[in-house]
Amino acid sequence: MSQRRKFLKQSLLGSALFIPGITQACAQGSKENLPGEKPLILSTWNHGLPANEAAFKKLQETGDIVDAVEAGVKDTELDLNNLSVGLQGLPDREGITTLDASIMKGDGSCGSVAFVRQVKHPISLARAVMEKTPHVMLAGEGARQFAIQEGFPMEEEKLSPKAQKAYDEWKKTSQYKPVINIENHDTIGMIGMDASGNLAGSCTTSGLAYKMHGRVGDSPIIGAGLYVDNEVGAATATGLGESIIRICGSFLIVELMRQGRTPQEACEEAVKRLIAKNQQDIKDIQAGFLAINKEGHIGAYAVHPGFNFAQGTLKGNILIDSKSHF
Ligand code: SD4
Repeated sequence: MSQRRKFLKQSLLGSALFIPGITQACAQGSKENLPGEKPLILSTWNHGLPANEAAFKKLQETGDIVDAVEAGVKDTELDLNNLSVGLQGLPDREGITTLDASIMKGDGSCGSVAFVRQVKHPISLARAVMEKTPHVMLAGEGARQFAIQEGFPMEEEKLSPKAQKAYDEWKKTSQYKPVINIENHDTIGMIGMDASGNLAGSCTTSGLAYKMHGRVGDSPIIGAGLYVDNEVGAATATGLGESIIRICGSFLIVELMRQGRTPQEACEEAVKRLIAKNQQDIKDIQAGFLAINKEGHIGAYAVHPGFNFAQGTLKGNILIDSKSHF
């Protein structure tokens, strides 16, 4: 039986068990964190629940884990309640919303876009960079021109009513410091594994609210916001991009797993490293990591409490509170 047919059969069997949106608070801590099941999809934050559903639906349709991680985060890119993903995200200090996104396959193929404007689905543009150019990353006006060339519609450059209101409020003082829980940390990072063990990941964000114009975070930087290697596993990040870039967070986690750490141990070590490299401001810095290894074991860890993630398997889609260092 072909791999795809095998998966479809399995997923049809499993779909009756796939109960969307169950929430479960659960301490993540055992060395061999569950579930160890395939297919498996993990996504940051509670918008990961609908994103996982969209990803599983796509996986059932096409059997392709890259299609799944793209479709999953596209759902979040359209979510009008999310103020840090997609064109409805909070703007930079000039009042302009700029987007970052990346996508990666387990064979090392990857693509990303940074500081791009007017594109509703930056994750699809990142995928087009991966599949249709000899490059890995396009930024700014060049990324926008590539989107036009590829037939992506250009959206009107206008803040959503919610974002406009928040921006007007911020402008009263125009004070900026990327402080935990004042910034809206809601980027979606998604990592997934199909029934045959192929991995892929995606990450998309409007970045930090009121950032300097031109600022790019970790999300479009391969190895920082996302890293995937079929031989080992996958990792993704959310939180203050600068702190994550400093330690090449996602790459670090995959490399630690390559050296034998479990996904949980690898995430904990990355957080430890991040704290060591960002000591002065650590009380104001939130960052969280998710990881899966090729056996389908998972890891999750954050600097501060409050980070949660959605875990989707054929048995269900649940929201889990991550453990944290502090
Ligand atoms: C960034 N890592 O641009 C993103 C922000 C984020 O949840 O994760 N917010 O730094």
